[in-house]
Amino acid sequence: MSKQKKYTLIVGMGKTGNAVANFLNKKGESIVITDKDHSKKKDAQKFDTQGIKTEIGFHNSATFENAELIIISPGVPLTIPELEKARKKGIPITGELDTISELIDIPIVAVTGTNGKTTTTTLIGDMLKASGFKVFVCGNIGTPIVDYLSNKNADIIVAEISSFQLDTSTKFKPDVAVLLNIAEDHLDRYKGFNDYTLSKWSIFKNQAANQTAVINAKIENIQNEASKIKSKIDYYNNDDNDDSITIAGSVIDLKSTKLIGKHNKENIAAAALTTLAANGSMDGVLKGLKNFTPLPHRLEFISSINGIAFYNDSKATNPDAVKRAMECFDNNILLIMGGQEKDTDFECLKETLKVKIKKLIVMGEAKDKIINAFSNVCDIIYADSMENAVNFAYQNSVRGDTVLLSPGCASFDMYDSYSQRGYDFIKQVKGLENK
Ligand code: UMA
Repeated sequence: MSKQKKYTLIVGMGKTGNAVANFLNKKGESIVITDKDHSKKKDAQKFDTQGIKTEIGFHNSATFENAELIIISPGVPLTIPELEKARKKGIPITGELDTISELIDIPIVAVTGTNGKTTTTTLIGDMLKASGFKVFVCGNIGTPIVDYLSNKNADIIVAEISSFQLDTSTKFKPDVAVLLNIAEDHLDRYKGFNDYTLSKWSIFKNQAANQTAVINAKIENIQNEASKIKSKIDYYNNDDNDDSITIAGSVIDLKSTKLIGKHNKENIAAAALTTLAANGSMDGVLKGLKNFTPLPHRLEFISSINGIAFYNDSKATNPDAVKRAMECFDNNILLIMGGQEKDTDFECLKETLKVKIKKLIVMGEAKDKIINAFSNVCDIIYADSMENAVNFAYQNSVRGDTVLLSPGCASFDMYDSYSQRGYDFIKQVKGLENK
């Protein structure tokens, strides 16, 4: 790579890298794309034919060190050696959020938190649509934010934002920013829980006094971080009775919502407050909630077979999410857990497991860690496949029990994604129906 020719290097050729590359290429900028995965060679052909330089199957340090700017995808750790070397040379390293920040001229609502981000983002989108806005729902949910700039066909953006995206942001300044909760997750990417926590709080760091921060009042040690926020803070909590919440003086009846559980009550409160802060109407809030259908793989009811209920909560990829799921059911849960762990501590599940669990079925790479953590807490069975896990659960349950897939781990040891894992669970449950 010649040192003279200046270019922006895009690292990662997944959804983000592809979208950023297409955007910058259309603007006529000089770009290079690299992905360490050989299997991306075929995808790279479309860039090759446009005359864009690609480096696939490896990363070349010189290409990093000679770039004018490096834009990394969220899945690329900031600590890879090529980035370390480029950083030492003073090359700026950013991400999608900084690419779009100064180009978007409509309001942005940004939602972060460990759990409930996708549900809350989608619900805010629905509530704003029902309030009459044309909404672009995007971000970690699956559609890169930069795609908005291709057709600019919306009045407002509602974006799910992960900590990985925040870690490369210096300019992102959402009009309404939401922090739902913070629990242990992704500790394989952070020095510790404190660093992960600070990453989440950084969603507010560029906000100005005329913008809004919506924050769950139950987050621990809130005062220290909240005192640094310059925008107006709207706190919410779910301390009302089980069937309603009060937002901005209006009582929202929750009896008819399909979003079950205490955690969803928090998500609904956050969504309602955010919608109002973004100039949506209470009528839109109520309509959006009434018509909302829970997303797949999140406490998704699959079937009842001989009085045994099966729920797919494959999106529960950290221990806190498993705890929230168990709290939605009475005792007698047969819980299927495990997968690829992320240096998180399963300790927070002990008390709930003790009370709620009839049998714990473990699978995947994290099995030994889970077995060690809970061998004195509940009955544990190991399953080497989803088929066996579902069969064990069914054989060990009776009418009135609940079989719950809530893994508390990532899926990548056995699957491409949490949704593929969820579909495998569904397939095995449907298989039982036919036996
Ligand atoms: N790669 C390299 N070098 C490295 C590491 C990775 O080249 O050192 C390459 C990989 O080979 C791969 C590409 O980078 O081809 C992947 O990048 P990516 O994982 O960022 O993939 P995207 O498709 O761009 O997906 C990202 C988010 N992924 C992650 O945060 C890990 C998606 O969130 C998001 O939907 C998408 O951008 C659009 O915004 C997924 C996710 O798991 C769902 N998010 C985490 C979560 O929700 O817990 C944060």
